[in-house]
This record gives sequence, structure tokens and C-alpha cells, in this order.
Amino acid sequence: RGGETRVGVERMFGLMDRFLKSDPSSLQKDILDHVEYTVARSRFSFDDFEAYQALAHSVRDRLIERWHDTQLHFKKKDPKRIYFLSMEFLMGRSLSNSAINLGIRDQYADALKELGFEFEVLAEQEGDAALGNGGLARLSACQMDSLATMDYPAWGYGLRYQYGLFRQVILDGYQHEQPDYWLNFGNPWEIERVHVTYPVKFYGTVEDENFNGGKRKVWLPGETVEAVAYDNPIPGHGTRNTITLRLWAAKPSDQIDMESYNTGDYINAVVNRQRAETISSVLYPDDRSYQGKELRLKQQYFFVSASLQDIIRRFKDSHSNFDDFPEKVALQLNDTHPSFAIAEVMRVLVDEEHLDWNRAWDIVCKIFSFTTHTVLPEGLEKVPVDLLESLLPRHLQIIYDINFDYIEELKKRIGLDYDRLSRMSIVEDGAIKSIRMANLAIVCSHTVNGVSRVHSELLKTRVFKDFYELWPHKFDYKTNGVTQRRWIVVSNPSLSALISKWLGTEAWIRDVDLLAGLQEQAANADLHEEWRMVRKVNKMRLAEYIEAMSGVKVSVSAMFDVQIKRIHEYKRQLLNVLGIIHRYDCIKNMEKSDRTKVVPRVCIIGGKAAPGYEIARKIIKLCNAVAEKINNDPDVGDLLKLVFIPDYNVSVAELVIPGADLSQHISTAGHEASGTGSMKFLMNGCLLLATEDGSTVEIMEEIGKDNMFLFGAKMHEVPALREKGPTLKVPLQFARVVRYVM
Ligand code: 4GP
Repeated sequence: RGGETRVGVERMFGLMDRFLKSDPSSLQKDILDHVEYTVARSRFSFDDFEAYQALAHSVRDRLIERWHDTQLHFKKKDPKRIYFLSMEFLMGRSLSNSAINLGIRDQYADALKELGFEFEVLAEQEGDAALGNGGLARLSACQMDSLATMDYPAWGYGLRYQYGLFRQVILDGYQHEQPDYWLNFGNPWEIERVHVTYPVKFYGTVEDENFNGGKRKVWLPGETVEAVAYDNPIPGHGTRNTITLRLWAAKPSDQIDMESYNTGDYINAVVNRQRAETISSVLYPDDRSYQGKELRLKQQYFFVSASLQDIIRRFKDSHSNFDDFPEKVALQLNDTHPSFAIAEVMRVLVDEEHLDWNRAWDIVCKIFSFTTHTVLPEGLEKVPVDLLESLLPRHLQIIYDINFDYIEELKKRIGLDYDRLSRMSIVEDGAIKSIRMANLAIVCSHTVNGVSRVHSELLKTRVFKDFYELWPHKFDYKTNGVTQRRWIVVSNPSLSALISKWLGTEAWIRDVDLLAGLQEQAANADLHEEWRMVRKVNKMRLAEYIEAMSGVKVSVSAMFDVQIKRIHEYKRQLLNVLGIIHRYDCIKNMEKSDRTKVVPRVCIIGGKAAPGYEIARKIIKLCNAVAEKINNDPDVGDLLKLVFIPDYNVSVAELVIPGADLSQHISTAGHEASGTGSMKFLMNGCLLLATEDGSTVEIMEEIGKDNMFLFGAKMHEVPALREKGPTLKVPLQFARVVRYVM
């Protein structure tokens, strides 16, 4: 540590010349240096992708400066830290967002122009980081941006999957899945921390050992895997706060198993060790149902164990008494997926730190809070006891012990109501004995939140009714939000400029409530005209994309009617397609003279189906089959088009949303926990056609009933309608197609 002498420190500061400069010629020099030394191309010959790589590294340098400062600041201040544990983060691209949040996007654009490059074009070279499935995962990404912007001392923890969400390719109308090896061309946004590694253990046995005149449990694991940290700095907007998203990758452990090497089968021994890496190799592509897959459980425990070792290490750096732990640590469970963290904290405190059980339990009850994202019963994870017993034998014992104490306490509170006791138990007896992860999370968390007011009501009155009656104080809701940084500033720069101009400030980029100031100009014809122009340009961009992706030419003067989200029965893309068939049929049967009254419409649908979800896959096929028919009917022409946009992801959403006139959020009432797509469309000035479900109820209160097209049955009407059965008639010519596909 010779550098830490006074002279050494002064010399270092002198050489660093403080922070990197962001004037055009410094940026140009920086980019070219990265072309030469990082990308290792000649500065006289490099293509767009190489320019993107150099640009990304130049932005990353500036991120790193702030990131170091942030870490140092929080280390000194030692505030309570928020740890957000999530199996999924759907980050999308990073370049524009980072440059904008650092406040130097325009400087880069100018600098690049002189070098003969366009910022926008280079930004499109970046692939999406798709380490998640749907709403839950994109919410995590938005939350990281907001935590950074709002100056929170926050950390995100997750998994660095080598394969993100599959790429969707449409062949003959059917979805085909292709692996997304997103790291193929390197990832400039992450920093590998070779020295931040932790052993994660699996399998083995639990033995009793003599300790302090009594007995204690000792877990003798059968397999050890190494977790290596990859840090992704997340910059806030208008602040130097730059927080960390730490993702773990699995590597074979350093501990050499002499046994297998001594048997002489060197090659097999190496190959076996290499298997460790499979833990973080692939994201499960199902949203909501993951029951009983060993690899999935391994992933869950792997990231939880590494994260907690890291969190506890950080705590112990400046604290010696675990009673202070709840003052310094808040652990947010993003759905039930990271719930093993509860048993893991108990294990570490009791088995490794030797706290007595009650003291450890007291600490656990103060540090966890739990967000649930679903109302669907299949979304509530269950882990078969058999599997857990072999994979994490000590954790199973701990969960049993927690359950025992809890049920005893429960009996005192509610008496011997065995039905209710069995419903509320963490352990489910039955053909397959399992652990109910949601029950574990509720019992041990101080707060359980739904993601909209309606969702929270459903949790209290249906999904977790028993628990609500017992602990009403635990239940709360936090209606989801989205970040305007990504969903206006990055994705719709022209609208962003328009808003800043008319509000006379950019402060809305940090404080979204300021958008309400536009109300004063609501009747201003100039504003309308400018906004219409912005929309038109965005529609042209989208129309070009549609033609490139699907070969369909669409007219920008038609209404763009969009439904983009995961394909799910409850989200009712099927109903949308049936509606389109009906519209087509009406046009066909119309007098020619009446057709002039029809508003031309381009229906756009996009989304991925979980590979094992047959009906969802068929909905995609149906959509493509109907599109084929309609788009090739010259008699209908521009009056109606249907486009299925393949491989829907964050970047596609950034392109589609600003160009939409109408967007559909037509889930069966009572099924969408919140929904966040609606908010993104809304902030881009798009009209909503929506059921009264999830967040739309609250959106309607904000914008007024007159500004939304309410659709379909209300929640209380749904059961009777289900009873009655279908009433919709599909026209004959399509009935065959529907029957054939479905
Ligand atoms: C989703 C919900 O379906 C959606 O309503 C909500 O807006 C979003 O989470 C964020 O809270 N759930 C999932 C999931 O994505 O995997 O359960």
C-alpha cells in the first residue's frame, strides 16, 4: 500500500487531474483512445459497432468515477442500506440512459458528429440485457433507476444469466425460441470483481455437534460453487448518486477435490467441476409458474446466499453487534423467488454467528419486506420438501422450526381451527409435501405489499385473507410506477424536448408530478400542432420498423392500435384478435360508400409466450394467420392491417410506444396485479382502452374518466359471466381458422 503515503496520495491526485472532462474534444480523444486501446482497432478504421464499444467504455469511465465516490460516501456515512433482491432485471440497453442520466448525451452527440458518427445509430448497436421475463423484471429495472435518482443508498442483487430471455422467431406463424447469448460481443456495462467471490454450498448432511455443553447443528455440504460478482453501476439523473446492481455468476470452486483428481480421470474431474457454471447459465422463461425444478431452486439459493454473505460482510466491516443489523439493513424480497433468504439469515445467525434462536428470529422479523406481483394461484411458488431436503437440508430444518413456533403461536391466537391452521401453515401436506414460499415470506416479513390498490384489496380479501385477518398492520400497497427517464427522455426525445419547452424547465425529468403543469396549456393549438408532429415522426419510425420486420407496409395516417405484453390468457390477446376478425368482417359487409366513414387502423400485437404454454403459442399463430388473410385482401387495403411484431423486448417497446395512438390493457378484471405498460403509453400521450383492473383504476382517477376508454366487465360481474359461457359469434370464414389454430 505504498501509494497511501502522503506524498503518494498527492502524486496520485496530481496524475488523475480530477474528473474526466466532457467538452467535445476531450470526449473525442477519449472515444478514439478506447477505439485504439480497449477495442484494439485502428483509430483510422473502425465500424459502427466498434465505435459503439468505444463510446460505451468512455461513458462507463464517467460512471465509474461517480460510482466510486458514491460507495466511498456511503461507506463513511454508514446509512441504513436498501437491498433489493430479485431473480430478474429487464434492463434493456444502457448507453442512452446512462449518457442522459450523466447529463452528457448531447455533448457526446456533438463530439461524435465531428468524427462522422450519429449517437442514435451507435446506440442501436447495443443488444438488450434481457435478464427477466415481463412486468416484474422491468419494474425492478425502473426501480433501480429511481432509487439512484432519489439518492437512496440502495443495492440490487440478482443473477448474471449467460442466456437471457429467449429470442422469438416467427416461422410460418409459429413462435420458435432461440437462445439469447447476450454476452457474445462483451458487455461494457459490467465490471467483473474477481476478488468479490463467495462459496455457495449445496446438498450434504446435517450433523449434531457438541458445543458449549449443549448440541448444535452443523451442515456438511456436498457441493461448493463459487459466486463471482459482476457490478453494473446505475446512475441517477441530476445527482452524482450511482448505485450498484450486483449480479452473481457461478464458477467452479477453487477448493480442489483431491479425491477425484487422484483417481486419474483428470478430464472428467474438470468437466464435472465445470458443471457448476450451469447454475447461472439460463433464465427460466416462464413467468409465474416454476414449480419444483431443481436448477431453479439452485439458482434461487445461489444468488441469495452470495448476496447475504456480501451484505453481512459489509455490515461486519463497521459493526460487531448483530442487534444493530435491522438499523442498517433492509431486505426487499421481489416476489417469493428470493425467500430462501429468510432461512439463510437464520442459518448464518444461529449456526455461524452463534446467536440464540430467539434473538436471531427477532432480527429476521425486522429486516424483511415482501412484494407480491400476482393474483394467480399458480404464481404462488411451492417447493417440494423432498427436493429441498436433498438440496438444502439445513434450510429445511430451519423452515420446519420456524413453522413449528409459528403454528404454536397461531393456535394461541386463533384456536384449534384446523382448516385455517392448515391453510396458513408454511408446510403443505398432501400428495407432494411442499413449502409454501409465500406463506414463509408473509410470516417473516414486517410488510407485505401489493402493486396497486385493487391488487392489495384482492390480497386482503382473497389470496392472503387468513393472514390479513391475523396481521392487518403488515399489509400495504405501493402502486407501481415507471421511470420517465427511460420511457420519455430516452425513448421519445422529441416529446421530451417539447415538454421541457412548454414547461420551461427540465425539472420534470426528476419529478414526474410537474408534468401536470402542461394542463395550463391544454387548449393551446400550437402545442397540439407540435405534439401531432412529434407523434407523426414517431409513427414514421415505427412504420419503417414494421415494414423491415414483417414486410407489411402501413399508412401513418391510420390509427395505430397497440397491444404489447407477455402473451397470457388473462391478458386476452385472443379477445383482441377476435375483435379484429369482427372488424374485418364488418368492413367486408359494408356498402362501399360507408367505408369512407371507417377510421383506418393498424393493429399491432407483440409479445412472447412461455415455451410450455400451449394456448399462448396458439394465440400467436392465430394472430399471424389472421394477419396473413387481412393484409393480403386488396379489397380492405389500408382500412385494416394486423401486424405481429416479433421478439418483443425493451428496445422494441421504446420504439413502439411513442408511435401508438391507442393501446389496449384488456385483462379480465381482477387478474392484472398492476400493469405498467399503460403508464408508459400514457406518458407518451397515447389513449388507453382498458378494463377496470390493477393500476388502471388509479390511472383513471388521475386523468379522469373522460380521458380513458373503459372496457369490459367489472370485477364483480366476472363470475356470473363465466357461469353464462361465451356469447361471441365468430364469422364463418374465420371460424375454420380459429378452430384449426386453437
Ligand atoms: C407482473 C404483474 O402481472 C403485473 O400486473 C405487474 O405490473 C408487474 O408484475 C409488476 O408488479 N408479474 C410478473 C410475474 O411479471 O412474473 O409475476
